[in-house]
Amino acid sequence: MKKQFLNLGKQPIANRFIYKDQIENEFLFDLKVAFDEETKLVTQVEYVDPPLMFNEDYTYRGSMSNTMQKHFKELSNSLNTNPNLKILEIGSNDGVFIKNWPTDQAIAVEPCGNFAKETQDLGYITYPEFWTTSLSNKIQKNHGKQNIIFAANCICHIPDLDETFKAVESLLTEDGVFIFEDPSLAEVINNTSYDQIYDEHPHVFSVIALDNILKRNGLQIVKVDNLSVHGGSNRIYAQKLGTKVDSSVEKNKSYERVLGLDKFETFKRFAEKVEQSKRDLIRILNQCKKENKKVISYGATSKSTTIFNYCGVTPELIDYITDTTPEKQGKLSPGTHIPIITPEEGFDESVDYAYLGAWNFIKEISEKESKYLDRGGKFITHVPTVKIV
Ligand code: DWN
Repeated sequence: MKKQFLNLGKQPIANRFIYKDQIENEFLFDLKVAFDEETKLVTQVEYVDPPLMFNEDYTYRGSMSNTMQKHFKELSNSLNTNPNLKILEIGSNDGVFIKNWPTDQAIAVEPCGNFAKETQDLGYITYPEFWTTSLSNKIQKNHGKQNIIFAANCICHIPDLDETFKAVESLLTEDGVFIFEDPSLAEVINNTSYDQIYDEHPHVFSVIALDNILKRNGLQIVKVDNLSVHGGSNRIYAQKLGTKVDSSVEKNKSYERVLGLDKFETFKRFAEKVEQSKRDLIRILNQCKKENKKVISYGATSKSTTIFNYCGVTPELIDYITDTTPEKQGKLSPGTHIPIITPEEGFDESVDYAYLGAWNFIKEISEKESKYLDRGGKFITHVPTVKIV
């Protein structure tokens, strides 16, 4: 049974950056978050219909940071030992992971038509569809079972986890591995990074919940890697039931039990911290405005869609957002309608404070913007607590 613990209010589609004439018809939904007592899963009360989010107009490009390009290259190099292994990627986005693989070894699945075309153009067989049992059966018929099924920042986007895992299990070879990585619930709780919750993230995963749901679908977690990317993620290695389990699985589960991730009360306390974070952020932004400082936002992220809409951050408080993604530039942020411009146009001498919408890339951004910091420019973040850095 799902028990609600957090209400993040009316929210738009986090990655639908719009033009002025689209404001009137903007889709909004109630973003409410719950804990499932049976599986221990943190999940939304109601899910947004996936085609409303993932379609021809999808704007998030995984390859927009050096950090993620390097991350996927390193992972591919560590896995890529046998050229006969067959690999399938679910949610291949703009090819940031798959492009590290030969085109005759890897197959892509990507429901956003614009990105599916990009991996097709790179030479990969690409199925421009959502991951379902019928697609899994079709791939098995056309290409046989797969040795590795990979998904990065994708599985937590799919409402029906039981169907997803069953469809993976039936397509894996007997000793095949399902490797997937998504933001870690432990890190979200530790850092009050509630902005990891938006329409596209119907679930935030603990290892405990994932193992419960995988097991009822013929799979089990055999290893967990803790990653620093995207504010702290877990890379899960799952195999068919009965496979040897690495000690990292119990280590992660015990840590999560210490944090209370298997108990509803933990999330009630988290909700109180979220409200405090909102009050602190608004106080700092109001203070900056009172002092006539120019405040912008760095990175038009999905995460900042949650923050801005929940906290009520509008163009009154943030002049504009800079972002390197061509598909976002010249548009308005979802729900709060803050203009998005290129860093070349907007990240200049006049900026006093930049709220880090892309706080997960703070290291890469601080290195890139060292001149801004040297001349006294400051960043504002809410992670792990609201502060100026
Ligand atoms: O799971 C998801 C994650 C992985 O990516 C998705 N559902 C959607 C997306 O979430 P996000 O938008 O919160 O992700 P990022 O990766 O934090 O977005 C960073 C944004 O910041 C991009 O639009 C690119 C931009 N950026 C920039 O303008 N300058 C990024 C860097 C590093 C920069 O220097």
